[in-house]
Amino acid sequence: MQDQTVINQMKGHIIDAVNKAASGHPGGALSSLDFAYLLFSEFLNYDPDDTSWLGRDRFILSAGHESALLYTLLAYQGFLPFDELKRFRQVGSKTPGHPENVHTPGVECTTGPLGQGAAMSVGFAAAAKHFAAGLDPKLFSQKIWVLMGDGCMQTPVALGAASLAGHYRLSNLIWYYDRNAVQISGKISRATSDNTRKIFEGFGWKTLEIDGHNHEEIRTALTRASRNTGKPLLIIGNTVMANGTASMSGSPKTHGSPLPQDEYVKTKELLGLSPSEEFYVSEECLTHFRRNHDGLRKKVRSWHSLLKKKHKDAAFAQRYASHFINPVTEENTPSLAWDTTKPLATRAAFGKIIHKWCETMPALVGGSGDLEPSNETTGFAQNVGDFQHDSYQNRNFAFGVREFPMTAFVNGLALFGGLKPFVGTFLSFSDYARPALRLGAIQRACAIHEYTHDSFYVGEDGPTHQPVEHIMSLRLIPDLYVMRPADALETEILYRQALSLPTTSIMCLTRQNLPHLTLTAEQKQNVLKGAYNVNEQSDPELIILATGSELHLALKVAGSLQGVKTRVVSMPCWELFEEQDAAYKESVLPRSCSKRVSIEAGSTTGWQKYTGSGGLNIGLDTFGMSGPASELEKRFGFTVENIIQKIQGHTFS
Ligand SMILES: Cc1ncc(C[n+]2csc(CCOP(=O)(O)OP(=O)(O)O)c2C)c(N)n1
Ligand SMILES: [Mg+2]
Repeated sequence: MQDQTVINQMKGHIIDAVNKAASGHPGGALSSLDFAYLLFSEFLNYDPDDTSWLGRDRFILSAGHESALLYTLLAYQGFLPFDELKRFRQVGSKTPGHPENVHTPGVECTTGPLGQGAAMSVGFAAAAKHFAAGLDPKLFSQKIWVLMGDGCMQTPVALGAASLAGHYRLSNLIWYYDRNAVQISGKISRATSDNTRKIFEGFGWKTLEIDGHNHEEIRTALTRASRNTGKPLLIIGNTVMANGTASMSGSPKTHGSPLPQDEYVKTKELLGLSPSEEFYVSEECLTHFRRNHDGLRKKVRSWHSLLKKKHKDAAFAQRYASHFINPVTEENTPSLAWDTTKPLATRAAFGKIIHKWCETMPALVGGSGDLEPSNETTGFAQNVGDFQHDSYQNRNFAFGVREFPMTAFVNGLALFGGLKPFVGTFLSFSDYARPALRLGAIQRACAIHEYTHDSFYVGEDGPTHQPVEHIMSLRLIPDLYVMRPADALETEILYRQALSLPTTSIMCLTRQNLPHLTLTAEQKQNVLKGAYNVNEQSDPELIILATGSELHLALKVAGSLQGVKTRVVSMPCWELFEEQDAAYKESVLPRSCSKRVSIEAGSTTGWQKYTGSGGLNIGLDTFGMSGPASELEKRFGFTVENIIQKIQGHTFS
């Protein structure tokens, strides 16, 4: 059996899947296939019987549009029924338009937004290095392979992550760049004249350049990659778009459309396949593709027996469990004794929490985008040490100013498994990270984003650093929990919860000090329900909903509103509140009380959901301003007097 016969048959699957769906991206998939085929059939370490084997190599298709290639590979591996290729891009299939980890076993992460797969791979590689150093180098000797295209290579997020990977000297990371030099709008020379090798060498990578259709050159490169040490490796494969088609090789028209009917027929014939027989797969080809499966199974068995042997060491067993069996427990996230006489910023509370929990919770890793003192992560960093090329067992990441790459990076850390990462910056810079937040939520990656300086109360730094629309706009992202705690205790309770949520969370934290709340045991429980009656006012005539720092203002307003039974509802997390049953919601926000006010130092749009259109929404709908916070709060109306005046002047309906 010739490799070329298998490759031709696989090309048939790619073309057929796109043709049947009348949608998809054959061109890049065909140019990448030679490399991908040799990687998967000869070099990739995986368990043919278990896509979740921890010791597996990770393969990340950063060029997510080439999904037909990945699904074909997964089918040949035995992880995806061949029939799923016939359902390519259809509702409910395991073969969605772009690879999605939550739908398809064997897909490590969701890709499609170009560059992010490559950026996430750096997190995967760092996680593997961390476990190799801290647990066992043989158990975590896997490689992280990335297949990327011209588009990925053009993205700042991939380049930013490559710089980080070079700094960390992640030798387990291999990026294969399928340089077919064509993208949607034509030749890449219209947009790019980079010297990619020089750039990567400057980043601290090794580089190789090969003919991406020459099997011997690919094998030599893959052999070098498998033995790679010292630095990450970039393999540039010069390839031809839509390689193997009858007359469309090199054509950008093959990027995102099925082959035209005539071309389809001629290409199938050229590949030695019958145009009338779709999705043809021969036993011989399958057997050839899977010829290493017995050897792989042997490797997997010896990995498991090593793991078993290592478990005889009680310290190892405990450490392993703390990552992969039960990373977050009540014991390893102990309560902190807050000194309620001393006001504390919620960012400082977060800093104290990670400083404490990192001692009991090995899975806790993270770092700041060069805002360590502001994010209050300095103590944590000192406690756990910097993750560097000579200290992979350490747990603090000094990310530098790389918001988007670092956010994609922590998605990778989280998706590798065994880690509960956080990452910090200013809330106003969440915009730099947003595409990776969205992808984190789509992938259900449990990463926690510590966004401090969460309002105009930042003060003197001015409008560039004062979030306005951020909190509300982050609430718009589905499957993402936006938390804005009002004091240290709420911060602790919500962070503990976020560590156990099966998706991404954001914690909006204050720069300025806040008083402490005194909560009953029941109220503490109710913090987890996203909103609760904080001043225990029954039968309210007026309800004030507030989050974060504004909760304290709301409490003062309620205290000063003579003769009006005013309930103050602390609402640190809309998403958690939405998950509660109708009875709980009614108990917090009784329908009988329609006089409702919201106070939050940010955009008011959206609060009508809870106040009704006839309610009063106090917030900030303009850019902020440079000046002391104490003056800004007057200027923007965040005073008891102003709010009482507004409430008294408002016609609630
Ligand atoms: C961030 C981002 N921007 C734009 C797109 C839309 N898009 C999908 S593929 C592609 C072109 C990529 O070119 P290349 O990587 O060379 O792929 P090829 O055409 O070779 O398959 C674009 C612009 C995207 N998926 N992600
Ligand atoms: Mg290309």
